[in-house]
Amino acid sequence: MQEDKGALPPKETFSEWYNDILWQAEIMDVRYPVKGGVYVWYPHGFAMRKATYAILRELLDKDHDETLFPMLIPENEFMKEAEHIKGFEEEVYWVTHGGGTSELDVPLALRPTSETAIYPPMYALWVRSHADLPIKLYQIVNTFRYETKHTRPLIRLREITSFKEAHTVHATWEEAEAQVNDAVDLYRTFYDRLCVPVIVSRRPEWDKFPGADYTLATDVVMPDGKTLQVGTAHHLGDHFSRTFDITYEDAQGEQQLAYQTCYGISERCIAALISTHGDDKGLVLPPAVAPVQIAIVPIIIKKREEEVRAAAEALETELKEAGYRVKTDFRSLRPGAKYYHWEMRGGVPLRIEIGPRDIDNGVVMTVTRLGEKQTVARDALLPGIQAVMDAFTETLKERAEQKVQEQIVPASSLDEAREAAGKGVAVIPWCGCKECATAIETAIDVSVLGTDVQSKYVADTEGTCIICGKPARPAIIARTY
Ligand code: 5CA
Ligand code: ZN
Repeated sequence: MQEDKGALPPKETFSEWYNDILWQAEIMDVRYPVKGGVYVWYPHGFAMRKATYAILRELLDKDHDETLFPMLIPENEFMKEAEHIKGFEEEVYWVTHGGGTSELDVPLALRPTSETAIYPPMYALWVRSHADLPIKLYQIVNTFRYETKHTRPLIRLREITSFKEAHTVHATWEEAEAQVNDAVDLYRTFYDRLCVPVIVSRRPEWDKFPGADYTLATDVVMPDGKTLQVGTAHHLGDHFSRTFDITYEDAQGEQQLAYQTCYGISERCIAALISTHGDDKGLVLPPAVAPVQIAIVPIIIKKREEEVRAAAEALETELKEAGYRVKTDFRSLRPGAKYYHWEMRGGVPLRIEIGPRDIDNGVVMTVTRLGEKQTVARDALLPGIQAVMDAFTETLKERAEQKVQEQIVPASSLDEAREAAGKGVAVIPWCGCKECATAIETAIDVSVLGTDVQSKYVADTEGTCIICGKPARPAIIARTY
């Protein structure tokens, strides 16, 4: 995998930069021979995924159980829920044959998401009494959607390889509502750990998940100003429980319909991570998810080679024992070539240089991925390194927030909205009706993302709709991925 990959285009040309960095930093290989939307994780990309999904698992495992359902869904189960089907039927891959010629009795869908794999066959059996509730399960699986829009690695896939879907069952509508809010909080915490700012909003009626009462969505503003939906949480009401007969016996011995929610995240979170933090030199990663957190570069001079090697090894041992992911670069390259390697490929948050002079002075030199240098006393190594790491995480967070702050702009006319949406997200007063949304969407080629915006970047003001003049609340509009 050590191919010479040439120079990275500047991040200003975001589309080219994005495609190139996936390849140069060895995240995804797009040369897999299935047309569109099916790609391969390089081991380095997969290590990022592993660290990122470890955070997601840690958060979910507090009060969910992990599970694994089949990928194949029988056609008859899949077809039971009309609204849900209508939302997905154009996107389903079907398995119709087994072996050479025999046609399957019942065609099998490759799950595009798992409601119909989980609810009718299993939840209908598992939910019996109020004592069984709530049920909160999740799985991290691959799902398949025959997307017809332009596919893009990590962003719009036909095989989504890292689909985290949670499915919960509750006794009441209100408990399900509370669960949707918890899910959104969990996503907020998750993205905060990735230092990626997000905007939460309520999707318009016509853009909610097929079969949901309502949908809350989490969006990221990408460097080019387009937004990427990086997580959704759906209140399913009793929509599925009615169809699939998911009922429980309450404390009085009466049969009641259950209420459900589901919420999902895909590897779009990795796309957001890369895009938010990366720069002209390559990958930049928060320590929490960097496959290599510290690269030790020994500055070797002939006379004291043995001594420097030993010092670097001791450093590595101590840092590894403290739990850091560390690599020492003993390759016989010039230090400059090593720096370049760790900047581009690794997005390594911290480089530690150690040479004869540092040994003499009882220090190590730390350089963050953004070039901030600081010496750390060798005899107080661990607290010193932790402080540098924490400060770096804070810097990434602030840098990302500042950028997003600039990308979200209030607008009070169509012209202003057009200009704002050209650079990012426009916040406009909108009455909430479909006609006005359509008027906005066609006039300036954007999507109305949502209302009830939960974001510190968007003030909850009252106003009048920029189309019809009726009383309005803020809505966010943007060009979307
Ligand atoms: N069953 C529900 C919740 S698990 C569901 O499928 N919701 S979803 O359709 O909104 O998908 C959840 C998230 O997966 C989306 O918010 C989006 O971030 C991501 N996603 C959806 N389609 C794709 C795709 N084709 N490629 C990559 N990510 C996708
Ligand atoms: Zn209006």
